[in-house]
Amino acid sequence: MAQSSNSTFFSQDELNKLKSDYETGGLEAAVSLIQMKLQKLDSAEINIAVTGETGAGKSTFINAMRGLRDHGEGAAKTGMCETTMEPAPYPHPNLPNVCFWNLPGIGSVIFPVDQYLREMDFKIYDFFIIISGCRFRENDVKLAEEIKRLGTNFYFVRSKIDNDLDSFKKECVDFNTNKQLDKIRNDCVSNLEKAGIPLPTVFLISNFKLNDFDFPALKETLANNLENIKKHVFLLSLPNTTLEIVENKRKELENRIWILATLSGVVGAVPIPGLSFAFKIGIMIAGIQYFRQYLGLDDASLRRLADMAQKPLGFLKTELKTALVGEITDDLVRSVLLGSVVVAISVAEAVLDFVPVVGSIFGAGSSFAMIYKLLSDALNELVENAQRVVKAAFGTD
Ligand SMILES: Nc1nc2c(ncn2[C@@H]2O[C@H](COP(=O)(O)OP(=O)(O)OP(=O)(O)O)[C@@H](O)[C@H]2O)c(=O)[nH]1
Ligand SMILES: [Mg+2]
Repeated sequence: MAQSSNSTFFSQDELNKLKSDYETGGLEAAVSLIQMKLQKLDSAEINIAVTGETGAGKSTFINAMRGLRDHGEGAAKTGMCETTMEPAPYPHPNLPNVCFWNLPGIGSVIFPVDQYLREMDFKIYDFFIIISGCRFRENDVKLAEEIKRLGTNFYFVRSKIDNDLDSFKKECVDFNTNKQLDKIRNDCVSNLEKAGIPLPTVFLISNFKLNDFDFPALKETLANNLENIKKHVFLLSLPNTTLEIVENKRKELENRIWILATLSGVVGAVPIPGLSFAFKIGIMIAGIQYFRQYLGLDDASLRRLADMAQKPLGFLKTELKTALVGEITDDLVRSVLLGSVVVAISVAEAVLDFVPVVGSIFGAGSSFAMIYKLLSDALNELVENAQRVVKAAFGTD
């Protein structure tokens, strides 16, 4: 119970509705509700607008949020003035529905704020990130005010904090990191207040240090201000740079088990054993591949992580100690399925406890209980591996 209430994906109301749908309309009604949810999940898009003056660090930020280094494949070009006057899309490498849009800084265009927002197709964005590498300008403030008036969230991000600290270090004898950070923060805040933004929050970040300064707080705030399906997708999109991020992904992915297991329960109810078995294998393979991808254990993700952490790929790969990261064949899954029927039935009670509503629908020993258990085991195994890889990439957490 405690675990399921941590996840953001199904609300208690939805669970209750599922149960009452099942009671009045049978399995079919419950399943159509779940399929609707699945569809919403697969089609959920997040569009993030990133804007700020030339050289503020927009492209570098967009790369960092997608787990890419500046010269990697698909990376936004950095360190050069971009001449485009159109928003440029940068989709997430694993979740193309998550897209960062590089907007030309408002200072680089001639039209006023409201027209700028119209030209930038304002409505498609879930939120705006306004980045500055030094002081926020009058234009940034005007833009923020207009975004707020239109009812969308925006966040002030002050980049290049690593540079500031380095130069302070050279200048001061009694250097103190926290004091300097406070000083920069107060500067930004009072500068924004003077320009008319009451009680602004400013996130101080270095685009090269995703786990330092206010970067973790920024990611958390962005996630928490999204509604539940988008939050789910956003959390899965974050590069694996801490154990906590991997742990959050586990919670989100547990929701996918729930869905897959429910769908398997439906086919399991059809009395054709062969069909049901093949279907279970299909579900297991799909589930494992899905987990692998979002836990960053597919080859392409591992390569990006190695690149970002500046560690050899081979070194990260030695941390992988599971057959589930290799090729997933029917035979592998078949052996897992056959080997664990007994186990699955004996743990059915635990499953019922974990997902009380669905558990009571499908009952102990059902396909639901079995797939639920097997996918949970697979997820746990993959999460453990992902955690080892993160530790190797970024040192101890
Ligand atoms: N030290 C440090 N350098 C940064 C940081 N973010 C960006 N840079 C550097 O600042 C320069 C400009 O960064 P970009 O990401 O290209 O800036 P931009 O806002 O996309 O610039 P335009 O495309 O010209 O508008 C590059 O040399 C980056 O490497 C940061 O957090 N810390
Ligand atoms: Mg750029």
